[in-house]
Order: sequence, then structure tokens, then C-alpha cells
Amino acid sequence: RCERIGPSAFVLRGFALPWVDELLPAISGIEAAAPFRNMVTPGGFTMSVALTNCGALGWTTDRRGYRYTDTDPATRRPWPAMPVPFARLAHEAAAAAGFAGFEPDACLINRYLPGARMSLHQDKDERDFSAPIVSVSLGMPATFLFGGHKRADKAAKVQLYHGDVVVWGGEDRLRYHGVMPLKHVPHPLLGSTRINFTFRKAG
Ligand code: MD5
Ligand code: FE
Repeated sequence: RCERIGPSAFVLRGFALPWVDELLPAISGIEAAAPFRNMVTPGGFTMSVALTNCGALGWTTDRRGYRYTDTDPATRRPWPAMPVPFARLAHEAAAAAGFAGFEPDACLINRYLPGARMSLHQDKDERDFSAPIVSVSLGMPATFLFGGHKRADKAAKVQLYHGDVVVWGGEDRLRYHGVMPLKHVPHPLLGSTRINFTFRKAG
């Protein structure tokens, strides 16, 4: 099933479900090499979402700003490689939404515990805005906020469930978006956790 939530934005309900058995051990491997951590924003706030990355580039933030790096600042080692099933899932989901040939070089992995949220922001640290962003939701459901091109634009609410994949491209790529504080609705497989991974062409 494919739901259109914008001119170039699509929710693929349950698209990742056949991949979950491969994704979860891969996440454990990434986490062992590059643990989830709560980063600090340039404004000095510690994010309620914990994150890590895999792929050639990883997104980080500290007091100096937001950027992509080829090494994990916590370990000073390269970010873990992108597991093959990750890259294939991203490629297939993008193609299903009309974006053929998507080859992400970065995968940001967000971990939400109950109460964690992401305030409205744009993803604009990537070099090439012509590539889409593909995001995969696992575990507890979340209310995603899909805004406009200005922070004050009214945001639509989209419920995202375990296995849902969202693809944003074209004119929707730079829209403001966020995630409401996570409600505690334990998930049979992931318990009190939501994992979101977001594939990007960053470099
Ligand atoms: C999440 N993560 O559920 C979301 C999913 C992030 C982030 O926002 O930056 O890690 S990605 C949602 C997204 C990406 C690119 C464009 C748009 C939404 N959009 O135009 O709405 O943890
Ligand atoms: Fe974002």
C-alpha cells in the first residue's frame, strides 16, 4: 500500500516487515561498534533521541554545529559499514515511490524511548537535495509531524507504525518535520523502543 502525504512524499505501509529479521541483528552489530548516544545541539540542548550511524558518512551535532563526518567522534573510528540489507531496502523503497537508482551513503539511526521527541526542523546538511530521503520505522508507533516550508506552517500528523517506510523527495525534501513525544505503548518485538533509520545521500 502506498499513501501519498505530499506531492513527492509517500508512506509505504509495512514495506519493511519482510526485512525485520535481517535488520534487527544488523542494528545490534552497529550498536556494538558505535553505541547510541544523546548528542548536544549547537544551542546547548541534549537531544532526547539517542543516535548512531552506519555508512560512509554519519550525521553528528555538538556545540560547534551539525555536520556529516566519516568517523564517529566517540570512538574516532569510521562509522560501521552500511549492512547490505539496509542498502537494498532503501533502494527498493525509493524505487517503489518513483525514485529509481537511490544509493545512500549515510544512514542515521535514531532511538526513541518513551517521552523522546524531535522538534520541527529541516534536513539540510546534505550536499544534494535532488536525492530523496528514505525513513524506516520499527517498534513503538510515533506521531510524525509533516509541516511546510516555513517553521510556522501548520503541520499534518501522520501515524507511523512498525515496518512503515516513508520516502520524501522533490519539493517535499526540505519541508519542516518532527516527531511528537513518544507514548509508552510497548511493542512485542522491540519493547519500549522506537528505532528510525533514515537513509540519505549526504556527500
Ligand atoms: C524520525 N527523523 O522519525 C525522523 C524521520 C531526522 C528525522 O527527522 O532528521 O533524523 S526522517 C523524516 C524526514 C526526513 C526528510 C524530510 C522530511 C522528513 N520531510 O520533508 O518531512 O526519527
Ligand atoms: Fe529530519
